[in-house]
Amino acid sequence: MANEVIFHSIHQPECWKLSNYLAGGGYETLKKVVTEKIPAEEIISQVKTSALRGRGGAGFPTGLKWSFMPRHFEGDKYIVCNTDEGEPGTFKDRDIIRFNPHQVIEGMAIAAYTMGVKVGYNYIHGEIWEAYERFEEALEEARAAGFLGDNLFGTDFCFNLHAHQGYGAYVCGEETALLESIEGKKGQPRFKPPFPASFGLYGKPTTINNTETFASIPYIIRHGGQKFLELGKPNNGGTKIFSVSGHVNKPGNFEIAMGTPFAELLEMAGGVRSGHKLKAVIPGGASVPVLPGEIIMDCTMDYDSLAKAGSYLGAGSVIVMDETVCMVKALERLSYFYFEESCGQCTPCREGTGWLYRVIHRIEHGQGRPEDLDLLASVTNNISGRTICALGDAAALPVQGMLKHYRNEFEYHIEHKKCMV
Ligand code: L3W
Ligand code: SF4
Repeated sequence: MANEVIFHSIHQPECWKLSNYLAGGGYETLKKVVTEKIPAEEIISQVKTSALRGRGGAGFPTGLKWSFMPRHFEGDKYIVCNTDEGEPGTFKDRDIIRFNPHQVIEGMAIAAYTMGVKVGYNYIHGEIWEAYERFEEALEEARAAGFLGDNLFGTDFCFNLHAHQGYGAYVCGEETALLESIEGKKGQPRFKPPFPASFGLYGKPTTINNTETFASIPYIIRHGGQKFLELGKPNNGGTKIFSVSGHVNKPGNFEIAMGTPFAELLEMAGGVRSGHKLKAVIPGGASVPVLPGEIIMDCTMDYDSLAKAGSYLGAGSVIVMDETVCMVKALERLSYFYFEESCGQCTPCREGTGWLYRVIHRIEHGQGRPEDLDLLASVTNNISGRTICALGDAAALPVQGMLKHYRNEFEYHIEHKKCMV
C-alpha cells in the first residue's frame, strides 16, 4: 500500500508534468464533480467517511472543517493551502508540490467547488524556491489546459488559484498568521475564535488545509471515502507521508498506510546507522514529546497509537536519535528554535521561550543548578494554554517530554558538568 495515494508516480521521469498526471486519470475527478454537479453534501460525506484528518499537525477532521463553511453566504469566500512547512524535521509538503503539484491543485479545485469558493491561495514557505517555482509551472499548465480559471468545463464554476511566497518565519505556518501574511501584514497569529471558517482571509469565510490534506482529496472522491479509510485504520484513514531524518541509513519521505508499525517504517529508512542502536524518536516534528526507543518500537504510526504512548503524530516528521545523542544538547537546540521563532506578541511565549533556552543552555554548558529542573517545569506550566497560538505549547511540550523520560541525563549534566553519553 506504499505510495498509494500521493507518491504513486514518483518513480516516473518528470512525474510533476501535467501530461504525466493526465495519463493516470488526473483531473477526471474534478471534471466529473463539476459537470455532473455532484452535490456538496455528497462530497463532504465522502470526506467524512474517509476519516481524513488534517495532515499539518493538529489532525482536525477534514470533512467536519469543510462543513463549517457557510454554504449560502453570498460574499467572497476563500480556500488556502498551507505549504508553510518550517518546523525542524518537516519536509514532506515541499516534496508533494515538487513531485505531484497537480494533485494538490485538483484537490483544491474540488474543495473550492464543494464550498462554493472562487479564489484560492497556496502559501509556500520561503527558502524552498525550487518547490515554489515547480508549483507556479503547474499552475500555468493547469490554467492553459482549462482546469483553473473561469467557466471550467463549460459550466458556471470558476476557480482561480494563486501561489503566495512566504519569507521563512515559522509562525506564518499558524493559520491566522498565514492569513495576515497573505494580506500583506506582519505575520502574527490572531485570537481564535473567531476561527477562519467564519472570519478568515480579508475577514471572509476561509478554509485552510495542509498540502497533504488537499492532495488526498482526488483519491477519496475518485475511489470513495470507504476505500481511503480502509487503507488505514478506523479514525485514522488513508496513507500518510512520514519524513524520516536523523540517525538512519536512508532518510527520506515514505508514504505508508496509517497504522503501520514503527519498526517497519524504521526498516524502510534503512534502520539505525550501522554500529549504533536506537535511543529515542521524536515522532511528529520538533513540537511533540520525545518517545524512548523501547516505547515507540511498540507503536503503530497513527494518531491514536502515538497519543496513547504520550506523544503525537503531528506532521509525521520522525526524528531518529541513536545512543550518541545527549538529550540536553538536543533540547538546547530545539528550545533555541522556539525562542528564535516566537513572534513576541504574548508574554508567556516571548519571555518563557527565552527562559527555557537560557536555563537549558546553562545546564548544557556546565552552569546548571539543582533547582533548574523544577524551574523548567514551572516555566512550561506557565506557557501551556496561556498563549494566543500553539507555538507556546509547542515550545513547552518537548521540554516536558525530555524531563519525563530523560531527567537522569539532565541531573547528571548538572552534577558532573558534562554529558552522560
Ligand atoms: C471552526 C471550531 N474551526 C478548530 C480548526 C482550526 C484549524 C484546525 C485545527 O495547529 C498544530 C500545532 C502544532 N470551528 C474549530 C475550528 N478549528 N476548532 O481546526 O486547529 P488547532 O488550533 O487544533 O491547530 P492549528 O492551529 O492548525 C497545528 C502542530 O500542529 N504541529 C506543527 C507542525 C508544523 C508544521 C509546519 O512546519 N508547517 O506543520 C506538529 O505537531 O504544534 O499544535 O484549522 O481553525 N470550533
Ligand atoms: Fe506569538 Fe508565541 Fe504568542 Fe504565538 S504564542 S502569538 S508565537 S508570542
